[in-house]
Amino acid sequence: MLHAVLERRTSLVRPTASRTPQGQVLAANVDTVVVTVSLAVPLNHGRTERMIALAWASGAQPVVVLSKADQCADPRQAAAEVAPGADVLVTSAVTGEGLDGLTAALRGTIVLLGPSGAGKSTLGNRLLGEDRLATGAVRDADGKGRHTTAWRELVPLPGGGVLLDTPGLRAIGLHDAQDGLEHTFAEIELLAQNCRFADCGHGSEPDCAVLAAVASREITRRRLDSYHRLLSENAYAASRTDARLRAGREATKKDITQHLRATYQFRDRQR
Ligand SMILES: Nc1nc2c(ncn2[C@@H]2O[C@H](COP(=O)(O)OP(=O)(O)OP(=O)(O)O)[C@@H](O)[C@H]2O)c(=O)[nH]1
Ligand SMILES: [Mg+2]
Ligand SMILES: [Zn+2]
Repeated sequence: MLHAVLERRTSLVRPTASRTPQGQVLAANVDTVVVTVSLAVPLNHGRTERMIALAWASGAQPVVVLSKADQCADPRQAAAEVAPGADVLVTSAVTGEGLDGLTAALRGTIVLLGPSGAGKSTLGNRLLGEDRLATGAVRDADGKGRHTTAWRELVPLPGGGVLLDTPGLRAIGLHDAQDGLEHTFAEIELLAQNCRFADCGHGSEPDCAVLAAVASREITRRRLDSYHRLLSENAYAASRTDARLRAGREATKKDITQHLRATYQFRDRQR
């Protein structure tokens, strides 16, 4: 008999293709979401930004890990452009680069999230200190994984906390991720506070601080385009769900400024 159901502290929810507003819960009560992205294949920025938005929306702390640094000519450049609003670490399971930094950045219950072949299970094994999770070679033709991990597995970590390995994520839709996107693009949200108009669309308005930042190369055009695209995709999806249901699930909003401060403190610690 069920006597009580405890509330989830955090939940990582992937919107499902069907129009149910609940989506699929990938993980619950997780503290840190490790968004794992391989440097051995060209970066897919949009997919990475979707995963980060999903992570923020869960209520957990995202950490972006660029894996397979040994396969990339310029990992620092990739790290600088991939996610300006998040903590980014560069690792290699082959050389061991960045693994200590990653261990130090992880808190509590950790979930490894990312496309197949990104090296999630390999990273998990390095964190566990033993080859406990199955790993598999990527395809030669395009570097994509073969969906080696087929189920979610929770394993205790030697230094405390637990690790959740997950199967590679396929397409990630957005839905009710407004807050998550605002955190993902925190640097743009911050710049927007200096636009002349409070409701500036950063398109062709005069005195737009965001467009000025693109012109001065403080942020990239790609990043701004992505911001517009993902927000409008989310708004479209949200307009199709029942407003009543959404009102009941208003996520706890974290203050952007507070988040940015934490990010910069994190970066200072990494230096
Ligand atoms: N060169 C290099 N190869 C790596 C690194 N990390 C993982 N790999 C290789 O990448 C391939 C895929 O690694 P997995 O850990 O199985 O990837 P995964 O993300 O768990 O993939 P799925 O379980 O399919 O979602 C394996 O052949 C690993 O040996 C790395 O840092 N450097
Ligand atoms: Mg795996
Ligand atoms: Zn503007």
